[in-house]
Amino acid sequence: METTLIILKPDAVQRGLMGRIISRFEEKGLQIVGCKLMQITQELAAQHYKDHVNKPFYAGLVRFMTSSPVLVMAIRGNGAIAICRGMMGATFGSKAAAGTIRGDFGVSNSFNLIHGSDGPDAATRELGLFFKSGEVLDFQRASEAWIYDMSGGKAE
Ligand code: IDP
Ligand code: MG
Repeated sequence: METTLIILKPDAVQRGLMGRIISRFEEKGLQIVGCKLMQITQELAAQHYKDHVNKPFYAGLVRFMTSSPVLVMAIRGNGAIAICRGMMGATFGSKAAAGTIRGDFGVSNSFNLIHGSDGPDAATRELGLFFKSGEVLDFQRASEAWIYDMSGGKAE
């Protein structure tokens, strides 16, 4: 099972879209194993977006991400990283396909509602930045045996 970091960005929180976006992940069958509302500091934004520090949009991105609270989630499932990225859609709502979160809820070329880790190394690093030890929980869902086929001994 993979765990990925999802951030519902300030525009998603301010526009009252948290519930609808969370529902998509729940309905998909992914498990939410960590969740909190928080205000991102300059330092945390800088760490999180360190790979973008030289991009022209960097200053605006940090301003956006620190401007208002975000909802951070740890989301778990088989292949959760790629599944979540697919559900998010292309970077901006103007281009993202209908049926994706960015495609259905936004039109901007800057505000784009959601962040998701782009690979296993990023997921490990980003979960460590946003969640303290003990804040990501391991627990059994009653529905698990109907979400995955467990007849072969592992989740398929
Ligand atoms: P991703 O979030 O789809 O992985 P990245 O290219 O990794 O996209 O960029 C990280 C974030 O930086 C984007 O989600 C978006 O918030 C912001 N960003 C990327 N490109 C631009 C741009 O051209 N203008 C403004 N913001 C941008
Ligand atoms: Mg990225």
